[in-house]
This record gives sequence, C-alpha cells and structure tokens, in this order.
Amino acid sequence: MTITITAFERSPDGGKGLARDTRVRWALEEVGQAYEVRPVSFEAMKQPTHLALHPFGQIPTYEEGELALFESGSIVFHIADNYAGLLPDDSGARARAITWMFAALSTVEPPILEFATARLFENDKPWATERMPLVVERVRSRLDQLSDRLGDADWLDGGFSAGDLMMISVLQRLKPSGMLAGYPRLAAYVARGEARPAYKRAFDAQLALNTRP
Ligand code: GTB
Repeated sequence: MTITITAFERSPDGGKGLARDTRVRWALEEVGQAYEVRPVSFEAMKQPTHLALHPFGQIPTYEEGELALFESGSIVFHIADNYAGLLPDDSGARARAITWMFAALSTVEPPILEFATARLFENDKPWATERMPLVVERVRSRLDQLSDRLGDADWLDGGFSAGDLMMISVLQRLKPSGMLAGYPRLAAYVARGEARPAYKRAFDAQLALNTRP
C-alpha cells in the first residue's frame, strides 16, 4: 500500500531538516518503506482538506490505505510497530525503547521548544533578557541528565531504536543555538544518528524538496 506523508512546501529552515517530516522520513528509511510526499503550503494547511487529516493544521501527516495519522510521535510509533527495524523483539527492550520515545517527546522536547520559541519569536520582548536564563536552565537540566544516562554508550538502550531516532530528532532542534557543543556526548550521539545511511537519505530527500527551483 502506498504511504504518503505531508511536508512543508517550503520549510522555513530552508532544508536543514528541522521540520518534523524529517523524523518520519528517517523512520521510513530505517525500515525500508518507500513513501510519497505531498507538499503543503501554510495556507493549504489551514484549509478543510488538510484539517480533515490534521485537526491542528500542521505537518506531518501519514496516510496508508484507509489509515490517516497525525503527530510525528504516533506516526513514528506506527512505523516502528508495523515494520521491522526500529523496535527490538524482546518485550522488555521494546517497552524501554518506547519509553525513550515518550521521554523524547514529553520530557526533553518541551523545554527545547520553549527555548527555540524564546530565541526566534520573543527576543524583542521587554522581558526576554530576564526570562532567557530560566529557559536555558530548563534545557541544560535535561541535557545534563540525558548526557549522564547516555554515558559512553552509542545508543540509549542497547541497539539503535525508535527511541534514539526520536531523541536525536528532538536534540537536533538545538543545533542553530550551538548549545549542543557544551555536551560532547550528546553532540556525538546526534552525529552518530546523522551518520546513519537512512538518516542521510531522509535528509537529502527533504533538502531536495526545499531547494527545488
Ligand atoms: N506535535 C506535532 C508533531 O510532533 O507532529 C507538532 C507538529 C508541528 O509543530 N508541525 C509544524 C507545523 O506544521 C512543522 S514542524 N507548523 C505550521 C503551523 O503550525 O502552522 C515544526 C518546525 C517548523 C519549522 C522549523 N524550522 O524552520 O526550523 C522547525 C520545526
């Protein structure tokens, strides 16, 4: 069955891979599933046709036959759950990998998004200078804890899993700030993920979309 995802017609990052379709593309590449991409403009995202797929008018979405999904976490989980390659067979290891997916999305991503929003959209506010140290501290606290847990391991729990895919995708959002440079273990962890052939294919595909004439 054909898999179709949506992505920005033109990502605001110009193809740096920071929009959330990249994590879905990466998951599909890891499990060896071909997919098609339907690019959507910001305007089209808010129209009824797209809102029927995504109630919040965003990308990415995922369609496969009768199934239509939104939320990158749910989409990556669906891919990992249905195609071999991203979740271990052992039930305990599988549950731990899923736990890392949730940790990425509900514990690590929120302070990172708050930081990205503060940098990009709130920097001109009168309270920005006073607030920023608090926002940075919340990110640093999570990075310290994550770095301690990762230690010198390559991946968070044994072999590479959907948990790593999601955690690395979340950490990538820090790259424009340079904050990862202060965390050599996490910087190397992200680089290991980005060195995977599946990630490279996903990155190149989104870059091609975002740099086409
Ligand atoms: N929780 C949802 C998920 O994980 O799928 C969040 C989806 C989401 O935020 N989608 C964004 C979107 O559609 C694109 S990825 N925004 C349009 C809108 O809300 O109107 C977020 C994103 C956007 C741009 C950059 N960038 O340019 O660096 C990075 C990340």
